[in-house]
Amino acid sequence: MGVKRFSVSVDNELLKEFDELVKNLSLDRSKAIQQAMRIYLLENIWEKELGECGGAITIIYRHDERNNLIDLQHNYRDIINSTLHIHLDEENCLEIIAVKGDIKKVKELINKIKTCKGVKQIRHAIVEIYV
Ligand code: NI
Repeated sequence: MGVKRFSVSVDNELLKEFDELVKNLSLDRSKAIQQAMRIYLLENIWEKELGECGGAITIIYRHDERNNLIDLQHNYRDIINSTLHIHLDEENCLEIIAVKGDIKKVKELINKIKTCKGVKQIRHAIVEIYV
């Protein structure tokens, strides 16, 4: 395995904010950067475009917008295992969509949700499934 050293250029403000968080988490820069790199690799699992993945897609959207989120979910029912819907307030809903299946297809679904009217935020926590 071994360890490699490398240097990077970072914006002053970003580094300041990062170092404060690292300090609060009782980590050191190296450990924090390794964790951040692992998260970055997971979030960009799509680049592999091969194999199976599973996880959750979390969305906040305005329910009064006539969006096609429901139609979309019906079209992807082969990879959607379950959906949890929470009414946040009069206008906003939070939805957590549990998915499992082909990496390419999950990526496709996320990209389509992003273009749905009324979607304010979208985050995903997807991991690769090894069989
Ligand atoms: Ni709702």
